[in-house]
Amino acid sequence: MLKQRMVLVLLLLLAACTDPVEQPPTESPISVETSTELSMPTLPDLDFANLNFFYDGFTEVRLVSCTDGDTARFRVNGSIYPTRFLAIDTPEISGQLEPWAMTAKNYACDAMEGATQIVLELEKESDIFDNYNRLLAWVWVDGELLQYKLVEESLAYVKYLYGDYAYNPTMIALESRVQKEGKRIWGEVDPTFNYEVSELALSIDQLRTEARYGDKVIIEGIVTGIVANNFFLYDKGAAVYVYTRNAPYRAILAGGIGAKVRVTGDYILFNGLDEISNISNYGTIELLDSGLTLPPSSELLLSEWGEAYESMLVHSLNLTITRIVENDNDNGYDVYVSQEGVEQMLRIDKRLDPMIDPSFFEVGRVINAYGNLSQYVDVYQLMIRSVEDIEYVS
Ligand SMILES: [Ca+2]
Repeated sequence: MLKQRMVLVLLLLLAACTDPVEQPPTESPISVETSTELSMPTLPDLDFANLNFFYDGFTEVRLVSCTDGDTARFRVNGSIYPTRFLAIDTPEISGQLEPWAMTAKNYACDAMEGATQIVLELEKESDIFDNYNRLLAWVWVDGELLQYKLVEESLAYVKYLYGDYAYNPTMIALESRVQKEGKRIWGEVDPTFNYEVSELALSIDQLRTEARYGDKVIIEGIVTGIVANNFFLYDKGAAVYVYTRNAPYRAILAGGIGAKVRVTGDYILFNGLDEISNISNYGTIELLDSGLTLPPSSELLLSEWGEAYESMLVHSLNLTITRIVENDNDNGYDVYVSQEGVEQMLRIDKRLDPMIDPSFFEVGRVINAYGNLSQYVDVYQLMIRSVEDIEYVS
């Protein structure tokens, strides 16, 4: 009946289209609704109770117990399986409790405990079990994808994408949308979490010389560069990288480059780069001041790039662009430059706003480059903050 009515409406619309008087020659009066809104994947309509997870790819399960935001035990085809929700990571409740972990757990547990139907979906592009022998699956709770809901609620990170899983594009797009809102795990203080831990208040110089990796530290400094919401912090001749996990902390958005901030986090070494990380475990970033003068940038030969200048503002002059390399990971691209026989790399993050198109860099031409010196494994690289960090010489 509904179909017949739709056909009738279509016929009427077509009749209107072909009216020689009403119809303009080049435009169609029917506007096609194109929606860029994200929508949750849909669960196919199958007889799940009579399907086998391992053979059919779907099955209805019973919740045995709920562990945390990304783990539960289900009765699957007659046996009990600890199950890890595929493609997400929620804050930890075991070991050291993390902020938002209880909220994530309560959200997932309430959904599953109150459900009339839980369906597990096998991901063809994933291993069936993880290294801890936990089943890996998409979890559908009353027809809604739980992983999607947890990311949408800013209670889970999209993580462990080891293959082209069916819902990867949707999950990645959803995460990048909610990340911008800065809620919960993306930078909000968890009102139920006890942030009181013993931290070391250090200058960045003391941090780099006295702290041990793994220490919880409080540092203050001036923001000298921001790339994808992560930033470089400088104080009294020393600098360090602060990895926010790309989360848009208000202090950084509001203060920008030249802001003075206080950060609490773990001091870690990541592939050779000294970092303050896990800051969401300790509260938020405090904005102390803004509009401060940046420290002077050190002029270096490419051969001088090294540990002494890590995370500092530096610049190198008269560099010939030798090649532009686009990476597989889609986060950005590398511009190689040479000077007196030494080649180094400028790192261009695609999340710069505005982004710098690779066509801006012309092989063979000469530039001056400014930015923060970074390190990845044994390679130092200059993190370009904006197009203004590049000056064409010839
Ligand atoms: Ca280093």
